[in-house]
Amino acid sequence: MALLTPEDLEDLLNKLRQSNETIKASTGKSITEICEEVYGTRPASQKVAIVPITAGNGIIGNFSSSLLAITEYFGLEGYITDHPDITGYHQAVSDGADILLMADDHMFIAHNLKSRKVAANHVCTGVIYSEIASRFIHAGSKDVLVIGLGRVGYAGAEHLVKKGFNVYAYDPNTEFMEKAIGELGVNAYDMNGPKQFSMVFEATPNANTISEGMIAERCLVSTPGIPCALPPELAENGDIDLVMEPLVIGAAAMLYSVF
Ligand code: 2YC
Ligand code: MG
Repeated sequence: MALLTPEDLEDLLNKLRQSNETIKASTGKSITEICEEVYGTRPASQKVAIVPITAGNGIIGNFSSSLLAITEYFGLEGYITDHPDITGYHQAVSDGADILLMADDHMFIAHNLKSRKVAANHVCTGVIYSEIASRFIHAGSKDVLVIGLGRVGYAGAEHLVKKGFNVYAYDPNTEFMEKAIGELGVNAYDMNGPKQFSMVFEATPNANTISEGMIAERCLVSTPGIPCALPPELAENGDIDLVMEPLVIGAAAMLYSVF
């Protein structure tokens, strides 16, 4: 999994505002409205403790402060514990925090100590980005293209299948393909086929995974991925809406899923 860099997290709330404008223009709803509908929950001034974790590659600059900005954006009372790791965890529980946010290099979770619900970033990111793709108001059918069937892509494909969309999927890893076809019944997308999509959910660590032949005249591309899936020359094309943001949308889905 690609680790975020402090640079990725610069100017985060502006990136969110831009993404939210695109989401509203291409789906008719804002990110908060979509989260409320997907999870059936609302913020209720929960107290959120952010615990920095030094394991593995260690602290990522701007990560905890970004999570703090996100909690405040959604009207919650957030704070970063004075110390990282277990000392921080102990403080958060002793302070009576409702929700803990913490991440090492492999897992980023939200844990609601009151409801005992726990959310994993990779699942919530897959669910919310695929949900956004599926709500394109200019879509001509219920066909959705999913590119990337790792743990984020798979979670999104599963969410779309459950919602009754016709999922066409591609991943160079044949095991991932067989798993998704076997378990979810997705259609194998033929890269050289004529089919073009107006709704695309991409979740890969690679750049420029989307080519012109894949997408319809009017298209919404929804991708949590860094680097960007859409080649610059396509990104300039006004008829393609691109929802791409490094952290907030996935983190928002995590919070709504444990409220
Ligand atoms: O600063 C800290 O507490 C670090 N332990 C945080 C590590 C986060 C590692 N995960 C990532 O960079 C991201 C996830 C947020 C989503 C995908 N990669
Ligand atoms: Mg990508």
